[in-house]
Order: sequence, then structure tokens, then C-alpha cells
Amino acid sequence: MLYYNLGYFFLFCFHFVSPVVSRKPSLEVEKIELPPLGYSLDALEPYISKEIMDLHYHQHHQGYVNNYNAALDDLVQAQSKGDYKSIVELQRVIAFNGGGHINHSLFWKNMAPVSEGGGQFPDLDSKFAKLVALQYGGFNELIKLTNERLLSIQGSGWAFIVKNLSNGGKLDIVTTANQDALFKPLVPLIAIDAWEHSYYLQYFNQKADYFEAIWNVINWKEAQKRFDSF
Ligand code: MN3
Repeated sequence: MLYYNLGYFFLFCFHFVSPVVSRKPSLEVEKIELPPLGYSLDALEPYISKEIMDLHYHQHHQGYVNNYNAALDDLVQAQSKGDYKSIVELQRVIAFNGGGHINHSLFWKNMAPVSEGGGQFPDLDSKFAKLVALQYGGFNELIKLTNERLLSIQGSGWAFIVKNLSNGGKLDIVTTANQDALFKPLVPLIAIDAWEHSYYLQYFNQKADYFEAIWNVINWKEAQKRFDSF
């Protein structure tokens, strides 16, 4: 009789204890969204066509957002099953699509229509402009060097003008492959997309022309703001 009662007692306890020891996922995941563009799709013409902007923003960037969010859901599932191979694989998917989201979010913000200051260099008395002058001789020289780095990218990638916090806040030009994003101590001030999808519809195989043209719509004010805030 005693064993009978103890059995029920343990069953009773297990009922309350079991949720605590279960392997149900408890990860809270934050989904990402396509950020607002801040200007109309044709606002960067004639330098970047409306068709490119439409495809690039609504299809490519939205695709990175969707893939990232879907991979997060899959990651929760993989964790609940203890499926470590899927966990490792999904981290690659998350890094690629999350990097795409980070890079494109910066890219849209560091461009502006000509009517809203696109292509205008910052005030030459600003700290940012003085450092550009000191390190490179001026903005046109910095652009020339950045374009050389852009042309050196094989396959898909990005070029960035960065503030390097580990080097006393000096400027540098950095390239990455695929959708690799930058993290501290490198603070990207300007990101230029060198993927074919960013120019091919308009410039075809003449990517040097795209790299020349894009500086007409670079938002140097945004770059200066980022420079001053880090
Ligand atoms: Mn792109």
C-alpha cells in the first residue's frame, strides 16, 4: 500500500517538475524588418536607376530579411532537438543574411538624392574633413583609392570607408567578401555595394562607371555624423 501511494506521490511531483527539466526552447528571438528607404526609388537617378533600386531594395534586401528570420525559427527548432549540425549550418545562414541586412541598411542611409545633399563633401573645417585631408590629401583622393579597392574585389563583396577605433580613430578603406559585415573596432562610415545586382541592369559589365557615378549620391553628412558619434 505504501509503495502504491509513493508511486502516485512521485507521479504527482514529476507533473510539476517535468516542465523545468524539459528541453523546450526558451530562446527569445528578435525578428528584423526592411528599414524605410528614406527617398523614392527614382530619387538617385540618373546615377542609380529606379529599376535597380526597386529590385535591390524590395527583392534582394527583403530576401536577406526573410531568410534571416526563417533561419532564426529553424535555429530554435534545431536547438530544441539538440541537432548540433543544423545549429552550425544555420549560424552560417544567419551570418550571411544578417550581414546582408546590416550592410544594405547602412548603404541606403549613406546615399542621398543630389537635391538633398548627395555628393556634397562635408564642411572642410569639420574633424572628419580635416582627417581626410591629413590622411589622403582630400575627398577626391579618398574616392579614387576607394574605387581602386572596389575594382580589386573579385566576385561579390563590399568596400567600406571606416573609422578604426583601435588605431586612434584613423580612417581606412576595407573590403569584405560576400555579405561579411564589419564590427568594432571598425566603424563603417560609408558602405559601397560591389555585387553585380547593384549595377548590372544599368551599367552592365562597366562596373568602373558605376563606381564613378555613385559618389554623386553619397551622403557625406551621414558619414560625418557616424564619424562624430563613435
Ligand atoms: Mn546588394
